[in-house]
Amino acid sequence: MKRDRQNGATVSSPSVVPVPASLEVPQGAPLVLTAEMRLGGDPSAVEAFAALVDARTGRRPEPAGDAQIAFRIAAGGPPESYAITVDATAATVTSPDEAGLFYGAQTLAQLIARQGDEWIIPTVRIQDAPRFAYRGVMLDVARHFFDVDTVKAYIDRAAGLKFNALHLHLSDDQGWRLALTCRPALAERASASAVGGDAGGCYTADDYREIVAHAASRHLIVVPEFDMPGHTHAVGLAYPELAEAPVLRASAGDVDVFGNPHPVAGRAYTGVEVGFSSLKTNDEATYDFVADVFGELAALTPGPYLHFGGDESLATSDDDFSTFVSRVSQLIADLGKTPIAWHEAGSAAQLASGTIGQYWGYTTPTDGMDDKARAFVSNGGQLILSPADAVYLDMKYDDSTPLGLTWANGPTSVRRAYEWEPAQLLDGVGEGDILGVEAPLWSETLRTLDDLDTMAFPRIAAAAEAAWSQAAGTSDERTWDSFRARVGRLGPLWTSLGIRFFASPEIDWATE
Ligand code: TNX
Repeated sequence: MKRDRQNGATVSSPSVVPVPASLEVPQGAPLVLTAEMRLGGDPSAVEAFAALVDARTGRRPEPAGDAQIAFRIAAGGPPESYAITVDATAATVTSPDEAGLFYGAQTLAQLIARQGDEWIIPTVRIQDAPRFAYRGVMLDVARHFFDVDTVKAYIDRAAGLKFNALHLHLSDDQGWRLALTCRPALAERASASAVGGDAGGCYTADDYREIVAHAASRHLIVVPEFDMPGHTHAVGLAYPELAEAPVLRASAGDVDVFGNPHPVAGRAYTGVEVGFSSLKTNDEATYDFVADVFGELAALTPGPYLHFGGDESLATSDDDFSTFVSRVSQLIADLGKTPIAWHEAGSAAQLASGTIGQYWGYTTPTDGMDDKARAFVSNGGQLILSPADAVYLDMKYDDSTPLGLTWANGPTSVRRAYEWEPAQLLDGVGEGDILGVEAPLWSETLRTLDDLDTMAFPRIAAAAEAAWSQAAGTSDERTWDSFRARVGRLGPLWTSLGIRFFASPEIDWATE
């Protein structure tokens, strides 16, 4: 951390995460946030910034015509980009769109610092724009159910780091989490359970709309997933005629620590094993079901993507998997949505053209997972990168982390979460083949917002930087040493926002 002695006060170099494309610090006195400070311009950016200033300083600036801090739409620059100028008299944020103004507000809030008895924003000039169009977080609401308020809180946290997609993992062996009028038994008979025998739950269509609207107000789309043909034990509780009998396998790794009850057809599954369930892929009734559930989901979802899972379908034969994935990807395309699937679906013979693949292999690919991922690119699609040994936020940080799993070559330190480069992950997959980066948070061991916070923060910030900022190593700022210093300066802001981050010993955390 650079510190300069200036007028007897300690001033830190500005710390922004994800790091902006360009940040200059001209000489000059900072802008002091006085009680009379007024905000102006775009109302939603003003509101977002006022809430952040209130949280950080305990004082809420008011909107006014003669604003010192202004958020204005201005032509020019790519979508979601913004520029900030701060001097001793004023701060101005400009962007071609509202999302960019919102991101400018997030950056400006991160810059607020204590100087003696005052709150200040240092003199800066920033030009910033995202590297990737898709910057996602995933929340698993199937292993444990999270209520609407918790999902909204997680959206707010992600928005603060300039993520623009919330992938909701809405179904798995343990439960189905969205009530659908076309298939009422899913809510009635397949949603009450969760891992460990905990209470389940299910969103109504109105709950889902509320989540979508809240996400949109923070410039995130919702990417809903119904996982299939595997991860579907819960479907069999509601529609037994669609489900194959569970296939028991020798269990591996983490799963033993949970007592790992065996799945039994027709009974709620409360363990954490994967790969034992399958829909009947040769039965037309299954495709009627798939058409119904994705049809209703498409109608509820304004965003362009529907995710149909396709991971770890170990109880489905390769041929059956190929048939199923080919048909379901086409069905989703025919609904006018872009299908997304986990990388295994790349093995399908006739994947709908343009299907997006989500790669969850390691930063050094194993077991041909990279070949499956590349198949999406040859098929006219792009990839979302979620390397499990870097951005799986449910991995333990170290051996002493009470929550989380370790199967993905874990534990996963903050440094490991940071030190990878998207365009160097998979041979033959370059910048233009990458739609973006997503950090999944699986919830086998997680029950509360505090649990989500402690596993996500600070590693979610490393994923944000991979998704938003320029390529790793292209500047002194896009390095672990710089990230480590910058993220440490966000501790007080996160605390003021109620984020229960893990105070990882890898980082020197600022206290005010
Ligand atoms: C793998 S990787 C899964 C999930 C588990 C997660 C736990 C992938 C697409 N699926 O079913 O919840 O590991 O870390």
